[in-house]
Amino acid sequence: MLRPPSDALLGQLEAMLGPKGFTRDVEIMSPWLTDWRGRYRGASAALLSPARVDEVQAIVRLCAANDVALVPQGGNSSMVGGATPDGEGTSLLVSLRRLDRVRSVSADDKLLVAEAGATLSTVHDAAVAAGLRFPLSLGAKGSATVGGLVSTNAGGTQVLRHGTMRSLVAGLEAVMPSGDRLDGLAALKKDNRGYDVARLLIGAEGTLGIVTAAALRLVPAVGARAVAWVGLENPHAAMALLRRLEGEAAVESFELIPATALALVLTHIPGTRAPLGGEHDWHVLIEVVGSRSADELREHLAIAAADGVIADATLAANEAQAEAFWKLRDTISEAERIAGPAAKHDVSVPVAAMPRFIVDAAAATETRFAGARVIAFGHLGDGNVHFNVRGLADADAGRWLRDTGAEVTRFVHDLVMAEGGSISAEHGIGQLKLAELERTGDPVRLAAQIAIKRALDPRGIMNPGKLVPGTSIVVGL
Ligand code: 2HG
Ligand code: ZN
Repeated sequence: MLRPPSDALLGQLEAMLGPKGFTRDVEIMSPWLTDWRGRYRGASAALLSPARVDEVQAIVRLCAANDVALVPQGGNSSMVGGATPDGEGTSLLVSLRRLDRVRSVSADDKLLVAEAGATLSTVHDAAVAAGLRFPLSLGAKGSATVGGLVSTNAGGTQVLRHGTMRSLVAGLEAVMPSGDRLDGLAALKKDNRGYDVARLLIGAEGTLGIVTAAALRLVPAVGARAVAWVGLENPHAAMALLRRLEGEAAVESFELIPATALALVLTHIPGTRAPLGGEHDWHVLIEVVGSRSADELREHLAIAAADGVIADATLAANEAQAEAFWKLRDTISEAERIAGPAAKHDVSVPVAAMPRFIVDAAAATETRFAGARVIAFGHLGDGNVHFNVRGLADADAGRWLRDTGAEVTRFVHDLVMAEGGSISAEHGIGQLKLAELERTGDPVRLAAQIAIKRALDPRGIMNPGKLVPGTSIVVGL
């Protein structure tokens, strides 16, 4: 059974970590005790900020010996409350942000080793400095950290060609719930010594240990890129366009954006403007890489327009315009947050079923919940959309979410399960989706997950109440 940290334990931690690594100051801790979306308000007896791996080990050892729960946190950009402690204040928040070095970059091996607290932007810059690139990107790149990206098996806007974190992590180092350091950084191409224990921590949301560093795969820098903004009638047309482009060009990204999402961005994000003159119900943002990318994309779009697949398109004339197009996509989440609460669903279905799912599920949801409006956007080619639902425009959005949100979520997730899909495509389970995972999850898979958790973290100190059913905190006083 877990316990609140004693004064003696807090004293030991403070003495070990020093003033930079230990604080109980409520104001300093406050921003890290609320999730990005502002859905959860947690509490912690102290904020621990180790700067070295041996300090992480010492924290875990001490807390394991005292049955005190730890909540690891990176950039605090979780969409599912995965890094927010519960409200009891009996856990300790462990920030990995000071453990932020890029340890090495090898152009020969195309590998970069970064510590857990390094941000995605830092990784991008270090890769570019070595003449390479790290092909995973997302809107929160300035704050999301390596540890969080690994622990949530993050996706983003380049999964189509390069896969999720799972395909980009070549090895990792972690502190296990015993306090021992698991050294799995060596990026062996072949290693058949049984269970891939280090890789179990990818997507484990800090429930099996604390990721302290990862070896990340880099890819060659792109000579040139072409970015286009396309207007079209519906998600079916978007999928038809993707199918035409695939195999013909190196499609790096293919993002679906409804008019409603674009409108939110144009309203709430300063310095944005619509790339196309006319009104379109749906848009796609396409990025193609390679030396002939601009010509290729222009030609394919012209043919698609002539064939009636798309209504209009424009190619970014320069890098600044390409960045402006990307800003429209990358700030949808931010614009939506400013617009107010929504029932958010990060779902996936088989790729081929995606267009039909978007259209039918949106219609079904809006019919079932009077006044509700669906905004479905995102990674069409990955079979992953963010299927977000808001209440009546003139109603109290917070109250609507409290009263109706859970029912809307069950309704949407049932539609997803009926398609053989997943209730979490890339954001993870955290605390937001734990009950839904339990309700909809395959019992065999859940039982294995629980057994792994019990075996590796028998005291249950690692991020309780997240991802694994039955691990919510029971604190003995
Ligand atoms: C994105 O694709 C992110 O922009 C966030 O995964 C999605 O806010 C969301 O629902
Ligand atoms: Zn996404």
